[in-house]
Amino acid sequence: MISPDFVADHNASRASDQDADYEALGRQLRRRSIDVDRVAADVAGFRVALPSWAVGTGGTRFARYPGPGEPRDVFDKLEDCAVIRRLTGATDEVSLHFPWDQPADLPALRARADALGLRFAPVNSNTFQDQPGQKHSYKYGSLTHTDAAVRAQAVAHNIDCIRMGKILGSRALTVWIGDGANFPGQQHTARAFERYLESAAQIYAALPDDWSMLIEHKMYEPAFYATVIQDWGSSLMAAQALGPKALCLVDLGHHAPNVNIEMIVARLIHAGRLGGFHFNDSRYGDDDLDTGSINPYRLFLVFNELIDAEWRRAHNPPLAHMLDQSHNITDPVESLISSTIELQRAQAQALLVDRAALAEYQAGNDALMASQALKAAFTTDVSTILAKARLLNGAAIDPLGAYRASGYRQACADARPAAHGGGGGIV
Ligand code: LRH
Ligand code: MN
Repeated sequence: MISPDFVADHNASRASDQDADYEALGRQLRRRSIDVDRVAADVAGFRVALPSWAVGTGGTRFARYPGPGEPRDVFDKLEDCAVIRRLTGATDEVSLHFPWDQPADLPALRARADALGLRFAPVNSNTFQDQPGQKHSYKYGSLTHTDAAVRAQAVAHNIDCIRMGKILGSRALTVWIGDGANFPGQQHTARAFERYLESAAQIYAALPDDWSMLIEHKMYEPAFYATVIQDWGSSLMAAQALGPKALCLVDLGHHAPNVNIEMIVARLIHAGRLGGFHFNDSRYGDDDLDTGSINPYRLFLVFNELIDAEWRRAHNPPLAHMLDQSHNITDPVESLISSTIELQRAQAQALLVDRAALAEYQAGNDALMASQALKAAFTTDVSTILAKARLLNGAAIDPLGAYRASGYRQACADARPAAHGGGGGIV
């Protein structure tokens, strides 16, 4: 593990440059009537949960190329998550996926997480794969299958995920299903949605009072003609039909290219049903690439909607921010560190938007200056604010530099037997 002393030593040689940069940006922002310390404090409060399934090397349907020191089980994954927390100061929670992360001893897992300063974010059910010995196959669907016995099996699994989540201290269940069709006519579009609502209502009924259920929509894959919960509209209709504890989760990669996701975010906030995010980046499909690596302006525009909602005091439940990525060619720890930084960067930039001026430009239909107001924020280099936020959380000025200097990956390679590659599959 990387110790606090190691981080302090690594910071020591960078502190004076950081202080100088921070002072300089502070002076620049003061001219824009912005208090840099206020922004740094807000960013220091930002938290994003790490996806357990992305701590190991991911793959595609073609192949997976495991790297050195792959985590062997959920306990190794927690160790790696604790390193990301130590270096970024922004990832106190881990989102588990069942049965991928189902340990024999749940209380032992919770105790280990406690010892590492980690808690558990929303847990994820899985009715998009068949498990060994499973009675009914999900080949033709799960919660929406035409066979009531299959639906009952899928409902029971989700209720079991709630049971395990309660033991771990989680407070939400994320339900993503791949149910859908590959051929027109294969599935009755309306009845499939009705079956979804019927099954989801049984899961909803099993939620403790202080829990929420996050409905995750996705345009396609594994179904390639129709997906039952295909878009935000279907997700919102389901949430409103189920009840106030049902909220909509937005995975950035689950939309057609060029869809205006920030508009979807604004609509779900209007409905008071935005539950959270699976952050990643993409260019074509559900590419699950590192957040902010392809289209950082789109990420900024999403955070612009979130910060604007806070500014105008919109009524929406607290958000569950989570990463959901597949790291096929990079060290997953490094990708999760850089993705966390890019989220804080988008938040910091959105906090720099002069919202009063923007509102005036919008009211006066001054499109050019309105666009400039956003660009002025987006083009501000906020790196020193992000470093300050990490320092406020006792973390590293340069997390990636500290990680590489720590030799953690090599230590894992020495301690964990090499994993072999093989066929496809995301994990
Ligand atoms: C589906 C998804 C979902 C997870 C899975 C690992 O594409 O985004 O959130 O269950 O990836
Ligand atoms: Mn997702």
